[in-house]
Amino acid sequence: DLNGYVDAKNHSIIIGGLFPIHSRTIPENESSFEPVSAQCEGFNFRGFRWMKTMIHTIQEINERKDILPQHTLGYQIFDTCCTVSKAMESAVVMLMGQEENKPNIRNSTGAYLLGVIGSGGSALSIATSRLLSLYRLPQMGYASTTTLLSDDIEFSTYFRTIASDKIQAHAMVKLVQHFGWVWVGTIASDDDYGKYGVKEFKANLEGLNICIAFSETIPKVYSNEKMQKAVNAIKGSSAKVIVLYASDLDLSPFVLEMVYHNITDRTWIASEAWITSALLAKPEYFPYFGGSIGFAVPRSDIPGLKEFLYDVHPSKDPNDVLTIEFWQTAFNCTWPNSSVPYNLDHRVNMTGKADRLEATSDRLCTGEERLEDLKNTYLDVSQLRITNNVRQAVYALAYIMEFLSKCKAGIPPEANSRCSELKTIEPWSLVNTLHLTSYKILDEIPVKFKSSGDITSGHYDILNWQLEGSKEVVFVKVGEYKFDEYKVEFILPRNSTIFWNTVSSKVPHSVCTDLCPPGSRKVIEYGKEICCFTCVPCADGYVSEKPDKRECTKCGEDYWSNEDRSKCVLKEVEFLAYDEALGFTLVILSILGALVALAVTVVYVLYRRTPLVQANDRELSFLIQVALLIIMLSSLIFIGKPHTWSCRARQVTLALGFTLCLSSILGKTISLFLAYRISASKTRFLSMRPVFRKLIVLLSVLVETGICIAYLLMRPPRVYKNMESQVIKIILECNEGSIEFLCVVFGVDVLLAFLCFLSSFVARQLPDNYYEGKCITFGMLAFFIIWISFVPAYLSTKGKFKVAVEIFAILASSYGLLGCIFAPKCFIILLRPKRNTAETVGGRVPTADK
Ligand code: TCR
Repeated sequence: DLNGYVDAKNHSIIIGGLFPIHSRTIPENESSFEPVSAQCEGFNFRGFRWMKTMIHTIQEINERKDILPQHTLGYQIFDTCCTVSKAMESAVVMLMGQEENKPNIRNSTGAYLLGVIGSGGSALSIATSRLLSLYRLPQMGYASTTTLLSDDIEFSTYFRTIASDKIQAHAMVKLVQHFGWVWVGTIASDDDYGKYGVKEFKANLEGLNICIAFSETIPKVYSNEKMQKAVNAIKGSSAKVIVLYASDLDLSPFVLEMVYHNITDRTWIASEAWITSALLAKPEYFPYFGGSIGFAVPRSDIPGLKEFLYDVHPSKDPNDVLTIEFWQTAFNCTWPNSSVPYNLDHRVNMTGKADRLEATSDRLCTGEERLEDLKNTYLDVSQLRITNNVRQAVYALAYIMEFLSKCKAGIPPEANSRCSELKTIEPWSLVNTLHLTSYKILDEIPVKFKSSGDITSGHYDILNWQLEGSKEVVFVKVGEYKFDEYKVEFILPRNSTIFWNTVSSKVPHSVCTDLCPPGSRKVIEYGKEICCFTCVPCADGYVSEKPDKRECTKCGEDYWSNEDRSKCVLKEVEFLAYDEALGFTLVILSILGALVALAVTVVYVLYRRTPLVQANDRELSFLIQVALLIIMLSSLIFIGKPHTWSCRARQVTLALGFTLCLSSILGKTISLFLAYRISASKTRFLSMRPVFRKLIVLLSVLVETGICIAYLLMRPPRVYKNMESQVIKIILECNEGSIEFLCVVFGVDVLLAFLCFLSSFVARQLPDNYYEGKCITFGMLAFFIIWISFVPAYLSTKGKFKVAVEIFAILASSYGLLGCIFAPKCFIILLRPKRNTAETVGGRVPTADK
């Protein structure tokens, strides 16, 4: 026996209807062999309301004079019990026109079944559509959303007034993106709705760097093992945001499981089928499911529906078992003398055992119960969403019939309509015409179907579960998702208040691994999800300035990474500065040296007439002092920030200073050497004239000057930023331009020094009073020792110390010369003036000329 409502007599057109008035069928008794129609249980108030809405709409259309005036619509509505077989059975009965489920028995009522509304869930619609499409009977769905039904070859006669899950899945992805969640879990009901919905959702994630933490299904028929798998996945994952794609009837056991395991702190992204479910939106579930956010079909008001829904009473028709069952369930009583069993539950409970409780309430219904006192889903007209789709569906069929009947009457309703081909109102002509025009119920937005059977445009409300006064869960609209053929629009105003069921009451944070902080980069392990990675600090000289970087970027030439590798900072510039301790000391030393040299000159000038000063060429002594002064001061050019001019000046001044100094010394030692040779051979011929000595100096200086000019003109030294020797510093130094030239420049000096040494060494034994030869030999030795030890010291130091070593060598060698050559003389001049007499100057030495 099929539960349902039939009003087919006295009507020319019948519209079929399939509604989930019960939630399930009662499992069959094992002992029954004969085919019997399954019994249903679990009265579904929402489905009952939908069904009532269909009847209401048909009545409304029949009353209207503008649609189908020549026809009246009848209906034939069956309960699908949310079960495929039951839905199929109903569809067969509808097609065959028989009362019982015995095939091939015709019962002609004379009415014509032109279309069918419905089948609730997707699985049922798919099944019935396969059957109805055999007869090309149009079927208008109001709640089936699976993407499969968009196929216009397989389900060519299926249309629907609800958007496909393709759009919802896209909207969900937008939502996930909007809140920056990258690690989400999915739970689907084990049917076409859940599985294809999640599949579409995943397909939309492609390329968005959002990962699926887990993907589980809720079994249709309770199985503890399968349920535990899902529960464990949720418990064990760091994903705090979970997409739950299922219809509310399938969800109840899952919800109980969540409560049992006390799984809180999750944010559920609800699919359209449960976001407005009164079954789940109860305050006792709020700690677990509060803050859920999801998409709902827009709500609307249906004029007159409320009154129609209230106009229900079991006493009106003793055969109306559905109304009696409604009354019994709603008021928790038993209707007297009725065969309707009360409150059966054959469901398998959470322990896995079937517990069949056949609790019949002893209280009898009086019929005086007041619907006004009842708070019941059936009577709640504040959330007419799918209900409105039912109404749209009935209207869509009615309008297309109207269209065809106008064609039949020879009044084409539209200019280019294919009226000539459509002369009769047949189910198949309905199918062919449905997507050609659009329909508008009074002043609502017109509905239009694509050839796939989907509506072309519409919108979703984005709802959020919030608690109102701790007693009631309310669905607060926080945004909207609009779509039409060309574009989609995701609107979620910033100021909309969303309740988040998190510890902090802030937007949940759903990531596999936290973003890598600046200064590190993420390394995704091969074969793992891109959302799970490890953070590796950047290498020296590389930085990542923003979080979540996959690569560190190399710092520019003059830059280096800071301590935490989050920024490139200018490299420290290094040079020997005046104001640092080392530089300062060297400056002091060089100025002191210059002062000493000057002091010696002053002493020489003051005592210029004394034999000692006059002995062995006074002018050359002056030149040596001047040269030493120059050398001492030239070391100042080495200190401080190198500039092009200072780079050029320093080597040249130094080289010229040394040339002057050494050539003057050579001038002296040559005379000493010659004097020695001469005294040895006892001839005085070869005595050197003072002019020649000065000529040597002039010549050397000229040659050196020439070389220096060539050096400066051809390959001049320049400032060089040395970045190779030390990574974190830029060493500002002078590049010598050409090492060869430098060698030649200083080679002259080395040559001079060598000659000086040789000649003085030979003449060192010369017993002149002031031990000129010995002193110079000694000075030259010191000079060589200093410059030879300079080489390894210079090569093994880096940066500014290199320059310091060089200055040190310069100062030391000039101090050495100054000390060795002039210190003994000054000692005699100032402290032993007695020795500074003509006699002691000795006759063998060529004394002061003139
Ligand atoms: N599509 C679901 C069933 C369904 C539903 C609902 C059931 C939808 N919305 C609301 C009850 C209440 C969306 C399906 O199976 O396609």
